[in-house]
Amino acid sequence: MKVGMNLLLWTAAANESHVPLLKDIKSWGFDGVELPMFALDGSPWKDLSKALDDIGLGRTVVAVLPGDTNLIGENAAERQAALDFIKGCVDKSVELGAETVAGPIYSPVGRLVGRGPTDQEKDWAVEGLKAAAKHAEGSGVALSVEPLNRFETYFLNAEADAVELIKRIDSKAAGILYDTFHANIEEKGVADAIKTGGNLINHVHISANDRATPGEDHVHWADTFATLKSIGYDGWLTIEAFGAWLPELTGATCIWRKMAPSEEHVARNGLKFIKESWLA
Ligand code: LER
Ligand code: MN
Repeated sequence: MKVGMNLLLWTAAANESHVPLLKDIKSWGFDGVELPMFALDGSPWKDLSKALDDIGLGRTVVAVLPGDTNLIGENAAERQAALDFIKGCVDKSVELGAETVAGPIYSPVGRLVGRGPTDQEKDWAVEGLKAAAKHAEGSGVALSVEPLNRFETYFLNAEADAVELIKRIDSKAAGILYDTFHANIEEKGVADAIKTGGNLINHVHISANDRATPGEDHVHWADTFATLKSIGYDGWLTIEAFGAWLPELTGATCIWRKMAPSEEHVARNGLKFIKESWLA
């Protein structure tokens, strides 16, 4: 098990100016960081790769689709643009030395259409993600598809539906991102949800029910950690927290007030909580 810290608490586009922060994150005891990839040229990936190697931090990527792309859209050009973007994320992740491109890589975050998913949209998701996974195979980068809560997407909300989707993609380079915040809203029980995902879960976001400090909230953490251990999960446990100050995501996260004393508090207390809980 490795513990990561998502940089979305500070920025949607990391660059050289964040090197002091990366050094702090290392000194706090994290094994790695998760870098936002909201645009393919959003960050100097090669330079960051070198800086992270020097500091000694592993990395994963969280990607969200740009608003003018959509893997499940009616318009073929939008679907192609989404596929090109995901393939580009894989290529940039190779440059960055990241293991995983994780996130809701089927439609833009916050896209709601007043109905649930159609069979045609599911077919488009399978077609697009199959092509993206084929591109990722052999690159050392895995895709990790994230169900989101109903207020951020209509397409994929539940672990059981994610399992159905990933089974149809049928690639070792594609799995499920289990995010404790979304599961807390959507699932009837976290243990059952994690068991349902089983060995298809290839990434985990440790996210408090208020998106602030894990452990200072009411997610069912004991069940979460015990079940992850029981299914043999041994990958990243990445803290995903948001503040009111990230304009790129406020539309989806809807956080309008200060949720924690500081970013450092979220990171350090969250890490301590994860380590203690995993050892318990
Ligand atoms: C991204 O990992 C996520 O959890 C989304 O809810 C961001 O809005
Ligand atoms: Mn997440």
